Amino acid sequence: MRGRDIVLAIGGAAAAIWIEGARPAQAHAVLSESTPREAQIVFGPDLDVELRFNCRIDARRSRLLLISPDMHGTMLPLLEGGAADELRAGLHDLRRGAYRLHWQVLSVDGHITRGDISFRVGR
Ligand SMILES: [Cu+2]
Repeated sequence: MRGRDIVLAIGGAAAAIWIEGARPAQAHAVLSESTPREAQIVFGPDLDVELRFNCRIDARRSRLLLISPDMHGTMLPLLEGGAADELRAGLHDLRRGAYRLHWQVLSVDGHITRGDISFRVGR
């Protein structure tokens, strides 16, 4: 390989990395909408949780953890039959106070993303 070919090869690799890096929104799951929303005050005792992402996800390899006001964590059973880009769960017997939903999602490209939604249950 002559010097110029090497430079072109390196340039091509750099361009490929740059193009991959420029479109993470099509690859990693990013939360686009949720019920509840961040910082929302909701009213119990029951609530339908719905998290929508920007791409298809593998719901069977995704997790939803509810952290209650006393800091107790409960893994939520996910409801089946929803759209391919959403996670759903039903919350019951909510008390007043500050809750946090921790989500961990596997997108179809094999990447895991995580995030938190804090919300309050009012009366
Ligand atoms: Cu990805």
